[in-house]
Amino acid sequence: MTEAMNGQEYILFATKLAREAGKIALEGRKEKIVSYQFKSSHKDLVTEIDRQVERFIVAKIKETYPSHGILGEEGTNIDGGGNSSYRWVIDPIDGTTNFIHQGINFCVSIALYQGGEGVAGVVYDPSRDELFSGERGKGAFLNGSPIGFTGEKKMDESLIGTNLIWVGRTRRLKLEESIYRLANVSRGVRSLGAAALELAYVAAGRLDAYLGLYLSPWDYGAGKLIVEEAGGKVSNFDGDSLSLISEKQGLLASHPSIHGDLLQFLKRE
Ligand code: 2AM
Ligand code: CA
Repeated sequence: MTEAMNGQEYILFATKLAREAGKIALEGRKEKIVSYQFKSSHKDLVTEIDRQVERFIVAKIKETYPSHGILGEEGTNIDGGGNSSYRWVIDPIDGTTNFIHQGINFCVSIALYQGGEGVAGVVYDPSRDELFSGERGKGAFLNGSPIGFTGEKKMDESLIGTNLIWVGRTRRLKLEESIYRLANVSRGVRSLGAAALELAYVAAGRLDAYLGLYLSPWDYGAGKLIVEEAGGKVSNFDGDSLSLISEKQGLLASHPSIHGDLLQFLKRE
């Protein structure tokens, strides 16, 4: 296969791959007790299944697109070869804590970027068999049916996703007061615990916004493209675009009509 393949072929490849990867994760989760290790803290977990799924995804990409770069959460960082500007950004299991504790509310996230631009993105929730996808210029889909934003939203009608594991960090970022006020002016705050899935939920209208602190490219690579292709807005807390190189960034994804209001709320105290 060649670099000249169009986005639709990449979406088909990523969709098949995410479904296969999700099946491996579900099979692995059949054991009720999944052993895990800690990464950066007691809240940051990894299992052998995360690593196994990453190895599977990486092997398939290498086999099909040997010249493409690959960045994965569990240690993959391959430059690719030749002059390819294509780079896959993958999270084998997003929501590992849910995977271990709940056996649901986790997903596989696979995205393809060219330069800094998203080409194709897929988020697959294997326990609900829900596949969210976005293809540059072609729109966003849930199990093949188009998804997108309709009508206007106001803050007091909005459901906002975020995660309280970051509460200590909001203090350090001087965002504590803003998050508190946001909880009061919105209709409510929800926390699923899997950033890629929460981004897909914004695109599908199940959440009106998602606020992530300290996210890395593999957490939002696919979800960002899906939200944008659904017609939503994604930025950092200053309203600028996110960098695919940096880890631990603040991310705001939302229905287009509340993005400006949310940025005002996130102005540093
Ligand atoms: P993960 O499950 O792939 O680690 C938790 O709400 C979300 O933040 C998950 O998507 C989780 O991804 C991500 N995350 C990123 N950095 C994290 C960290 N240091 N500890 C826990 N979750 C983290
Ligand atoms: Ca992960």
